[in-house]
Amino acid sequence: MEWCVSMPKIELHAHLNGSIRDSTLLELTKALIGKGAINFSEVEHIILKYNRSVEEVFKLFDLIHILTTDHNTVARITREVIEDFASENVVYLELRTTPKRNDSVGMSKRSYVEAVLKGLRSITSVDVDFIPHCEDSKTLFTPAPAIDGHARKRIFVRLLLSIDRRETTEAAMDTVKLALEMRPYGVVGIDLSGNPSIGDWTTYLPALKFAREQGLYVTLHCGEEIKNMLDFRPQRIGHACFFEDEHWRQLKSSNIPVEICLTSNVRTMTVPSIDVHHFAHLYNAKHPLVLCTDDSGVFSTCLSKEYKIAADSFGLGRREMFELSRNAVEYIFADSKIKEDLRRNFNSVAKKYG
Ligand code: 6MZ
Repeated sequence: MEWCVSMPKIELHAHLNGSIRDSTLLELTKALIGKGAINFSEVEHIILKYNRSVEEVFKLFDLIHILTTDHNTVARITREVIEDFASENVVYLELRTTPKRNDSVGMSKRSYVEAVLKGLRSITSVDVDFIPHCEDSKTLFTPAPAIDGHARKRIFVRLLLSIDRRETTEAAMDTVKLALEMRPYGVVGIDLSGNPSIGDWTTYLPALKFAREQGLYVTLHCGEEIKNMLDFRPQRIGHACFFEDEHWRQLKSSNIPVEICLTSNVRTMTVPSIDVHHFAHLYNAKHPLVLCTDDSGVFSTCLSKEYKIAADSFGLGRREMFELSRNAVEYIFADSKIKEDLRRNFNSVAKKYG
């Protein structure tokens, strides 16, 4: 496990509200007990369960959202989630979250994203780079980078705004417009996520098309409406569950990188078990893929653990895992300057993992 932690890693599929520390969730829950916002007898069995069905996971998210949707908490969980990823040597993180309105605390989708940015700015324990650079800026970080070992940690963070499958076309469009407004503050793209049994592709399509026309990157949770999603040709897809032969053919010919979330897929039973996970199939076919956590809080995992699980389950060694991690640089939604910086950093420690 040690080298999985020390190795530089790239996280491209992490939901903010799915990545909250257990201790923070517990603290927030305690603060709400007795205030009538939650009926614990109704949700206790879901909180305590280990393997949750997809439906139960989304019930849990509804509960988490009751606990977290105020400005201070959003800022706090953002800070903690980034600190946690940085602490296990994640050097580039694309954090995704669904902008939410909460009239009871005066929250708009915009002020939600501003709270996320406030959380980003409040981090002092690690060096965080989240504002895109102008073309001629020479250095990305000061002091000089040190991504391996015990030097002060540094992490690039970029944001994706999620459209929830419960949303209307107008609400989805609002999120895309907000993402465009927030581009100078590190928002780079749009994600489509949420309960796969809800909603219809045609509802989000106008917003997704608009996002792409405007130069935002798009990634889609892809386990339903698969053909439509692949036809759209997003820059990445998440999961790739429930694919049939024709979908695999289409995916491979399109070369769309896949964000693989092993623990999430096994825990939600969207794949029967790790040994039949499509990771092996895609890896052997040399299809672009990246290991990710999905919801490190909800599924009690972290990126280092996901690397360890992949290494153990598919018989991959240190060198292969390092290459897997390094290859992810090519699939990030950030500019070429950051890619170059990350490539340099990976190269500087490559010998250790050879
Ligand atoms: C689909 C998921 C998800 O946006 O409130 N989300 N959508 N599949 C998954 N795999 C199990 N995990 C998380 O983070 C929580 C939200 O992200 C989406 C859901 O819409 C969930 O409500 P944010 O920060």
